[in-house]
Amino acid sequence: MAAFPEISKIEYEGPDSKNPFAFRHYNPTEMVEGKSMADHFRFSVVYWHTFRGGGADPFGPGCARRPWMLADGTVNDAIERVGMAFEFMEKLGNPYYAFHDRDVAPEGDSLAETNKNLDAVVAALKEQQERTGIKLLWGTANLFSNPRYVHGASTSPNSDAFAFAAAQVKKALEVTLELGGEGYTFWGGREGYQNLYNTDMKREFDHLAKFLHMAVDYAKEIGFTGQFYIEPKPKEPTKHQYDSDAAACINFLRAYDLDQHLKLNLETNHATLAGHSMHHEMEYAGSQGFLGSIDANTGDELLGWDTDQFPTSYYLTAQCMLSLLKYGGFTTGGVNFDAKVRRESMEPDDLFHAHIGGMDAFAQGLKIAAAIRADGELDQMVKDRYRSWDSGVGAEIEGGKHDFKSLEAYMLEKGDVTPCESGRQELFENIVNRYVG
Ligand code: XUL
Ligand code: CO
Repeated sequence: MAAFPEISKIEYEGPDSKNPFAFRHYNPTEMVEGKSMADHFRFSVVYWHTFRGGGADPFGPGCARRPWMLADGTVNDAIERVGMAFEFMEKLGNPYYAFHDRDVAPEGDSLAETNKNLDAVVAALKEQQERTGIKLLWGTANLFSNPRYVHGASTSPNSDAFAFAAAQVKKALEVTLELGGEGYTFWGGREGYQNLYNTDMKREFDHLAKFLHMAVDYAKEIGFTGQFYIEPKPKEPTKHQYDSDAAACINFLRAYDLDQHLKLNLETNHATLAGHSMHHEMEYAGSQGFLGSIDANTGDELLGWDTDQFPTSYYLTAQCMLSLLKYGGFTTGGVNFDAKVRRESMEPDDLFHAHIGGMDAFAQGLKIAAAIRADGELDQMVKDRYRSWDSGVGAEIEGGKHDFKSLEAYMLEKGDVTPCESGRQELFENIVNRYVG
């Protein structure tokens, strides 16, 4: 059954188009900095929000009208939904998608039955991937919805929860390999705490690291060479998530000897929940060599929770693309729309408007970032700001030629610092506006 019979393939029509079912900025074949837009973004649609989300919030059930919701939860319904999902993605033109094991197939009465259900749906996913050429950006396992994970999965005080999660990720890795997935993501789920009085934090961190090492080892054993990611988020569902932000994740990876095996999958609304901008998280991860992939969305300025809205701000997307271009772009990662339409957007075609808007916002962000970089003015101003490090005592410090004693001698002779210059923040902002506006 066609899910969107009245919608045809979304095409690029250019900035003057008023067709709501066309791209105004995203032109997959357009070259920017020597690379096509399609290759810059590697856009990905998420199965969970787009094909399983109904719009429920803590105050009421979802009111979304979705063709695939006629399905009643059987494996056959899940397989039928696969066809509809790929119809959507084929019409949208995204080259990638991502899913959790439990998004695509229902759980059975036993682990064996659950795995069998998953295999049946994976066969359908594989068929559709081959038919359409749409690929799996990354796979993942849902280690947070089932009540067995109420206290966490690998960080649960119940060792059986760890064991079940291990079995689940083993299967998810096999499935990701089977589908040619280019990565595998660990988002913390309930790996965190609600109350420190009842928590052995050190033991939980040790278990989390042990779990990730087991995943890395198993991937090697079965020949899965995709990139592993860890996805920072500071809270929700727990009060404190262990993978709280880029800096905390990188510290954890380094402390437990995992830094060679995982990069970060950064998400905008997680960054803002952590009190950072996405720009900050991307700069931090990029500068440390951990920028892997991004989950593209945005929060609401007036709501303090993870609303996962589609990104529409050119400032946001330009900042993301400035960082991404600076650190060399994606290799295995992509722009994954971990985003949902709002509860009131209940019509099926709202899913198209949301993704078209997000893809166009990123395309425009790329054009803005590339223009800023091509002109070089902003870069030059930053370089100038640090010019005291290019010669004299600055270059000597960077070159390892000084210590506290020699710097004391230098200052005793000089007397005081060369007067500091203006940071010119407003000027920097005005220059950025030249490209955005
Ligand atoms: C939750 C979240 C997840 C991960 C995958 O906030 O972002 O959907 O992206 O588990
Ligand atoms: Co995410």
